[in-house]
Amino acid sequence: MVEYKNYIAGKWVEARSGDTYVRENPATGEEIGTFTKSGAEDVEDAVAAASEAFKTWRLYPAPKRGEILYRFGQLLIDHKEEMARMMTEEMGKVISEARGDVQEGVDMSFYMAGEGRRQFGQTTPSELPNKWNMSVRKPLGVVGMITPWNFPVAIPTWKSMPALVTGNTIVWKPASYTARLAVKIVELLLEAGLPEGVMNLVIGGGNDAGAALVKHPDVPVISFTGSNDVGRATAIECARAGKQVSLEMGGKNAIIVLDDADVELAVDGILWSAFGTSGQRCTAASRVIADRTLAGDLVDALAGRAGGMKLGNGLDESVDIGPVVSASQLERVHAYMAVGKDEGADLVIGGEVARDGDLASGYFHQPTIFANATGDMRISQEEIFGPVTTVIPTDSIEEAVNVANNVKYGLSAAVYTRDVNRAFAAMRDIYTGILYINAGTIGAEIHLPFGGTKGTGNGHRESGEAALDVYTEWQSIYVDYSGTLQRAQIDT
Ligand code: UN1
Repeated sequence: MVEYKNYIAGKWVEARSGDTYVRENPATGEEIGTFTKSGAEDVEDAVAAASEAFKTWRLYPAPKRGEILYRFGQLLIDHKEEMARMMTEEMGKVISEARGDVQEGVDMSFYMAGEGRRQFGQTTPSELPNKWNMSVRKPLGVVGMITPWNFPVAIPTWKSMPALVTGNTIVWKPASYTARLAVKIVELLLEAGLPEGVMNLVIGGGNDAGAALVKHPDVPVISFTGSNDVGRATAIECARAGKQVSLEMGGKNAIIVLDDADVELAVDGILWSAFGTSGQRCTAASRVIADRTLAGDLVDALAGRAGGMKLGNGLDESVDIGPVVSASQLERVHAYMAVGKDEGADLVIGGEVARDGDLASGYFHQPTIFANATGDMRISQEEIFGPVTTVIPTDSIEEAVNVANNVKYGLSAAVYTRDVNRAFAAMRDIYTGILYINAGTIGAEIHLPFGGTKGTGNGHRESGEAALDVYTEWQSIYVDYSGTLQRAQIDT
């Protein structure tokens, strides 16, 4: 079996300990590969390489850096089908969605390639004569990237493309479930012309390799996507070390269906947002807040459609829902079935681990809908990260918005209404980083800021121009060409 290794200082190397782990396909149980398992000493090597490479990469003309990103984006296009299949095998999402994930990487590469010729700063007048004022973006140095398994191409590009184009070097610790794709991404970056040492890959677990990266004194910025618990712990470590950190930590996203909504359209949006990627998106719609007058019909329609969704290996184009990522995740998701029932919600469809035929060899959970729930139940509050959604009836738009806002997260939300006034009121009052009108909670595009309020993040945004703020610092430059001492605020 192939052994996948770290990429450090321009070489593919095993972890110093020689330890390895094996990853299985979550749909079939077949082995995907053996992976090197890194620790602090491997992170040390990678940070040293990235620090060395930073000395020259920061001076490499930004438009030329952008050209490497363009070539990388084109290589992603060329390898799209291959990478989509690898993704389905590694983490289970259905092949059409895996293609979308790679496409999101293409989009981000091309968008950030353009930043090679932008990275706009400001030029301003000076309050003194014969003096020039401007501000420029500067890279921070070595970026520590910690990425999740649910978007194994898209999210690494969200972080690496803005980091690279602005002149940083990288040490990347990908999720251990999806390290094969991480190796592929690094191979394509090299093929695109990225110099040695600029991108360093360290494969391993969060507790050893990830923690070492977060603590390393020569890594001034950490970009992390993952769970709230790990994110908060990461933030504490970063504060201790005085480093910057950008966190993306999940959601408990709601779709509000008001009494004037196009219900059929809402049903499509709810099913796509709740059960796409088996509910394993930070943006997944795990709550439906429905006007009480239509909640019953809505639940019937949802249950009817969910019952007909096909579970299976995502490589089969006719499959609607793939497995969840692991045995432990399956157990975690399934544990919420008892939680919901005990809290008094009605389990209207699903609720079981799926074990029919071939499904027994993977980690499949039936698409599940709870109805007649209240906003304060655990199933309405906690991120489940599986194919489960909870319908909560409400009596007014005000109540619906309150319920939507009354969770610790604030990533994405959606409102279905035909009334433009109510749409705008919801846009004003819903406190999330992303909001959709008459569309589900998933499907953010890469040129707008991505991220959320409250427990979802720490004020930073990925994607779009906003991402540049994570990977650069402003330098304000004053050039005095008067040849005399001019004292700002004093000489007039
Ligand atoms: C995630 O779930 O972490 O908006 C990212 C979306 C995708 C990205 C999701 N474009 O659902």
